Amino acid sequence: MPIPASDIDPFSAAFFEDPFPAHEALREAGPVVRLSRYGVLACARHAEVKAILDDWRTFSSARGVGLQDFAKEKPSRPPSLVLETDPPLHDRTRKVQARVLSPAAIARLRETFAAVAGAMVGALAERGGFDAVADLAEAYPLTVFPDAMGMPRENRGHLLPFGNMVFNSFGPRNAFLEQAVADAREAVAWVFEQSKRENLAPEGFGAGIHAAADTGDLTAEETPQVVRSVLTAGVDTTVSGIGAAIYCLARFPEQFARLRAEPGLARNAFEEAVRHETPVQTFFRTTTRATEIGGESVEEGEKVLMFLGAANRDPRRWERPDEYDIGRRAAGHVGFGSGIHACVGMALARLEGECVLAALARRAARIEITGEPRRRYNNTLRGLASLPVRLVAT
Ligand code: OVV
Repeated sequence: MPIPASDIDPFSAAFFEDPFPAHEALREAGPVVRLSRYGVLACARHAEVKAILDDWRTFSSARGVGLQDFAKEKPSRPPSLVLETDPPLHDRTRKVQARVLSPAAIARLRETFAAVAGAMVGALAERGGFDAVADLAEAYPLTVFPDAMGMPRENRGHLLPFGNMVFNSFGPRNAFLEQAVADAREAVAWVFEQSKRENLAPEGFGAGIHAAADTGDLTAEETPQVVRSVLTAGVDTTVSGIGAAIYCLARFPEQFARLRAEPGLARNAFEEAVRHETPVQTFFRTTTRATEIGGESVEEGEKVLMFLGAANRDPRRWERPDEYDIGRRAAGHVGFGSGIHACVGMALARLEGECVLAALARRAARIEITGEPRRRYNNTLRGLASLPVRLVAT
């Protein structure tokens, strides 16, 4: 069977507004589809997406995990030493991040993260209404994450436009990327400066990564780049994830009621929101050899786009995929990826999500949407720009 073609543009405003009908069309077209606008292959079913993520030898990250092929074009920014690499380099850099962000290290943050979430949600509950994106989904990570990294208080807001630019850069050179690059001009210089050893407090994760230069695990040239990788991936993603969870709990009030009755479900409620909304929607791989995907022959050197969000709602894998169900076994979703590149910060992301949702469940009977939600357009991230809400008192 020839590989079917589709003219769907997954990097367009119409797609960002409502990707779900297109996701379904892509899943139904076949296990692999050619996106004629970009000349790349794409997979939208769970089985193929998972298989690609789990086979780094055939589906390489070293030629970039965006549309741009580093074998054909000079990378438009210095490639990440973790994300845009294969073993053995990947394993060496990843190991340092994984050690610093280990479940044990993250567990030590629990009390602080819960206290900050409680205080922030408490203050918001006192207000008539607020923006769940700016005032909570952004404000919370922008407090706890740079604190944990060991960063100064000033100018942390630069992390958002920086991440927004990098996540846009995995797509085509379209107007969303151009605008994001313009918006991140100051942020770029700031993030590079903040990644230096002398600008990170000795107790934080940043210093923990820099310590790898003393043991010889990384060079002194590599450590700031590995810090920058964490700064890039660690904020906009959790902003999208926390925003998604609040948006889900506001739209599915019976699920919020269930969370209030069973606060132990906060962690799974966040996980299910990551499945349902999928903050990181897409990444590419590049084939290192002729291979097959879902029984279809594919050549060497092909870019393959993985629709993580479509896989996370594939009816072949999930019952009632479009329902947000906090009691569901959400494990097995690919919202954090899978395989050697699976999100290295996921313990941190999950702790943030859990703390915010637990605080909301304690303080509110209901989350009421009081105005039109606005979407944020980004070539990779799915999230809201604004979500006006009110917490209805218990
Ligand atoms: C997962 C992710 C997203 C963006 C940047 C990076 C990683 C990085 O390693 O720089």
